Amino acid sequence: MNMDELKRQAAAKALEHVQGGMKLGLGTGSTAKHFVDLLGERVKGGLKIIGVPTSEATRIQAEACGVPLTTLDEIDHLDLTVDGADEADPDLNLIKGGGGALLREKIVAAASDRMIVIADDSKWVPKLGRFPLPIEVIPFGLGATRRAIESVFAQCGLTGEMVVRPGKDGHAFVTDGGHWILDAKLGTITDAPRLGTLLGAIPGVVEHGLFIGLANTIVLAGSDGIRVVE
Ligand code: ABF
Repeated sequence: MNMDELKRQAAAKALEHVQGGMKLGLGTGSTAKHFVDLLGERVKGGLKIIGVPTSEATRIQAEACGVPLTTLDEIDHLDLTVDGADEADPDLNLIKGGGGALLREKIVAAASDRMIVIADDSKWVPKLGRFPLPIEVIPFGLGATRRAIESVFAQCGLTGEMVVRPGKDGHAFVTDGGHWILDAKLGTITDAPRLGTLLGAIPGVVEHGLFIGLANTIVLAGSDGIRVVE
């Protein structure tokens, strides 16, 4: 079975948790895209839900699928967010942001009563850190921000190369919020909650891709079937 089919299976499993009347956070990435497609089919069949997209890409896709949308200004909470991840560990902590949407993804996840993560089982790791950690930063004062981040890495016993994520035409990739992303190759992160807290306290860091304590359920699709971790 190919990877895309596994992603679709994970998305279909998460869809079983959607009920009429729900306010849903809609994730970003190729796995979440399947979820939005499948949700669109259910909406066409009469399911009444409303969604908040985590990126412009998801907003455009959801609109094209006929999924009604709102914003976190218009509603006070979400019942459920379904989103992908770059890595997930047995504590249900995540690395996200490979798709560049981590800031809106975290705002939406934090506003949500529940978060289901959907992924193929290649994303499952004993400890986070194999995937480079995305850190969304303000371009102003980047040198100072980088040094502060490196100092936090040292405090956490981590070393690693950190690069500005490239975008098109040799320029930096620009997020939906107008920021840049640093990708840090760290290797095993022994204390992800501590690293997340320290990174979050750096002034030039807008957000980072460590999602600690936000996911409730991870749906992993593999060639031997679907595994649900809670
Ligand atoms: C988003 O999309 C992320 O935060 C993560 O970076 C990425 C996962 O993408 P995919 O589902 O395409 O592997 O959910």
